[in-house]
Amino acid sequence: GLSDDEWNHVLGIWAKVEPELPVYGQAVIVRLFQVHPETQERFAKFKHLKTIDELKSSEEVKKHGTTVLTALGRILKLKNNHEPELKPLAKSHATEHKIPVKYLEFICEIIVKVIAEKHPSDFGADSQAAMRKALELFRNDMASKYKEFGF
Ligand code: 89R
Repeated sequence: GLSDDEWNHVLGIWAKVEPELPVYGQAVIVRLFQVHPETQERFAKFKHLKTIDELKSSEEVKKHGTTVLTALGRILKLKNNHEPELKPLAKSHATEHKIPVKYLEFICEIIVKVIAEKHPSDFGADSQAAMRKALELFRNDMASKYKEFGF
């Protein structure tokens, strides 16, 4: 797990992200699809969006990005005790959506980059390191739940 100090960094930066969750959510999903186009193919509902302009102006992309970051925020706020929130998410992503752990790595890296771009002065080295650690904990626990679900 993370120390109190590390969680304070994580939740401090998250408090700055939260008022603009749809903006961040959209930026993260658009970037994920741009950098790793194979991830877009996982979504029946986004297959028709071909250009970067179509992605950026899609209300559905924005809505999904908000859903993803809302879920992630709830998990981060539970700190080291995220199991009750994480379990159903791991279940749907393992058994229903079949999303590889590698893709979780992709999105976590993008989340850190997008926050660093939008909040450079509030997201210093210590905060970035703490956020990376929190996202690694999230991914590792998702991966072990995936195994329990036989994925
Ligand atoms: C795919 C990561 C992540 C990644 C999908 C991916 C959408 C929260 C990918 C639909 C797909 C496909 C769906 C179904 C989906 O289902 O549990 O409407 N995700 C749904 O047909 C992440 C991360 C989080 C997260 C959620 C939530 C839902 C959902 C909530 C809805 C409820 C449910 C990690 C940051 C593949 C592109 C917190 C990625 F590659 F990034 F890892 N999801 N998702 N997702 Fe997904």
